[in-house]
Amino acid sequence: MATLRIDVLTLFPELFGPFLRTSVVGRAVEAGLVEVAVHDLRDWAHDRHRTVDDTPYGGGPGMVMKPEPLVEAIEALAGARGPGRSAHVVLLSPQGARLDQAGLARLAGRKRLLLVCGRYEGVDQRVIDLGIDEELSIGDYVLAGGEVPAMAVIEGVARLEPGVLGNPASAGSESFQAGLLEGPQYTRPPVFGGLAVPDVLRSGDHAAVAEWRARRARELTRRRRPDLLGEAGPGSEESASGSGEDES
Ligand code: 4HQ
Repeated sequence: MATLRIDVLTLFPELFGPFLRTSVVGRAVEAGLVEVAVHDLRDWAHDRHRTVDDTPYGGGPGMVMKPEPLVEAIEALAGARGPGRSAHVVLLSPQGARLDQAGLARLAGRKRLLLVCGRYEGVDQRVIDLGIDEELSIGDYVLAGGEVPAMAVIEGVARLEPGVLGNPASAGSESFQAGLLEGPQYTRPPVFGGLAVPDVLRSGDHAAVAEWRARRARELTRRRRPDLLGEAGPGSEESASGSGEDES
């Protein structure tokens, strides 16, 4: 059993408690398939007031995370940047490359990760230059800190670890429908709000069900996320009816 070890560096370690004890992540941690240690950045502050931020050079609003506590914490937890480093160090930031399922699979294949959570307007650039191996973004929107993105990474990698969902060793992102949106799903009752479950799903014909699901997944992906199919999105072609979302 190859345990994935994840260290988290944050100003708000208390955010991670219930998250790490609940559901898929909680079971992965409980089973020892993923090991998570959360560290308070203020433990590396230099002064009595445990200061971790300062005003930005050049002026402007807000505060910037000062470099000394961050770089010392990163080096204490992962070693100095370079080949001898014990963990892959990731900064969660809107400036990072966009995280996707392939990115999660790559992170899940590491022995050890250090997830660095910024707050305020971000971190001094020298922290990135000296201590960060990779910057990752969970999407093009602005949050107040890197903690929610770090939780997204933890949950995303945990469910890929062999044994967590009953993954044999290489299921998950390599599976048959990977890279497509999942089509519609139904459970009982057979009619709800006047809407019936499609007959094929109640037919007991497993091949027909698989075929129907694959077709619906392809159709939904083509309409909503043509980029996932390597196709151009709406707006790249002139059309009287717009996005194509409602076309047959
Ligand atoms: N933030 N993906 C600003 C994000 C973010 C994102 C994290 C807000 C860092 C300083 N991180 N702090 N989107 O919005 O990763």
